Amino acid sequence: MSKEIQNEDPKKLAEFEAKINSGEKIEPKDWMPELYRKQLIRMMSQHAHSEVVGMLPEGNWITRAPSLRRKLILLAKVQDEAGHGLYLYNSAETLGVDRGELINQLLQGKAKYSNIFNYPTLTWADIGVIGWFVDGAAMVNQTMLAKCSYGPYSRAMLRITKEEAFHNRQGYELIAQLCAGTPEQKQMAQDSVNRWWFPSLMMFGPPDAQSPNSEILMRWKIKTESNDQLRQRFINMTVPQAIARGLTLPDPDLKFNPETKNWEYGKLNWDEFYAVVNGKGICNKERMEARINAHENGRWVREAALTYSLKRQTVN
Ligand code: FAQ
Repeated sequence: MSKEIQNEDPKKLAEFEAKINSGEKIEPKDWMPELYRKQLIRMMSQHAHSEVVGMLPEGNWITRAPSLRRKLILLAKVQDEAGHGLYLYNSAETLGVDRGELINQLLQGKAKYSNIFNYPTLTWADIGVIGWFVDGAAMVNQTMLAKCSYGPYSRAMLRITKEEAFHNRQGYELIAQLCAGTPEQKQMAQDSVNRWWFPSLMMFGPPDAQSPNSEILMRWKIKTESNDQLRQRFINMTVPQAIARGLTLPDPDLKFNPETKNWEYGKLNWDEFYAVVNGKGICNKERMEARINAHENGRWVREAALTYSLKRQTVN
């Protein structure tokens, strides 16, 4: 048992765990171990940062969408992601942390966000594959998180996951359209699938045996399924979709096991994953610069809103 848990009042800890095991949600004003609070703030803030940074690779294509319909869909999707970020920062604030502090951690390079958003969007097909793979992975992960023990996070996930399902669908539809197009269009889709498959599988985090946070997260039902279980579910869901479009996945070891009904997969490059999450991905620098600029450009809005709210308080 970690030192942080040992320092907690054993009676309160036992009551807290009994509540979780009976399926009740923990609410902001309930007693909770400091480590539960800390782990939730870590996960929820990383999640919020991922949504906000995740707007950048796709936002990059809004002005280049090939039709009005595609542009409207993409605009709506990117706006949804901004909404998810704000919603998640709000949910994290219920744990007693200030969103300004969380955002500063991101901008100072002290906070993590999903590995996937450090890869570049080179072609229009990447917009489809992000919806299909990245939102598909997010949807699988978040459907599990909707059952988590912390009330505000679980409720946030219910709503967000519905929107991710729309994102996933529009991405697959875009790819299906490219696959039914010219040979060049189909090749563009295939090239994009080849580049995004492995990084998308890494979104679920390292293998269970190398996941330091999983044990406590699962004990307290913040996570109810493991990184590897969710990764497998995503693979099982996505492989038949690729086959249906005549696309191949870039893994020579991918094969169906009729006994387990799982698509077995080959080794993932975890060295690449750790390099990317520790700042050495292709786009880490560019993403951070864009967020810092956006934060600076929005300063006057925050200041105006603060002045307005202070004035209202004085009047009232
Ligand atoms: N990227 O011990 P574990 C989206 C870190 S939302 C970067 O296994 P855990 C929507 C991890 O933080 C996508 N770092 O960690 C969208 C830890 O480091 P730390 C984001 C990662 O927490 C779509 C270390 O590795 N979703 O895409 C990653 O038990 C399209 C050891 O790992 C969420 O954040 C990673 N992929 O499991 C937006 C969901 N994986 O913090 C725009 C909430 C692991 O100790 C466009 N989070 N690390 O220094 C979770 O479910 C979990 O935190 C996991 C990781 C599953 C991500």
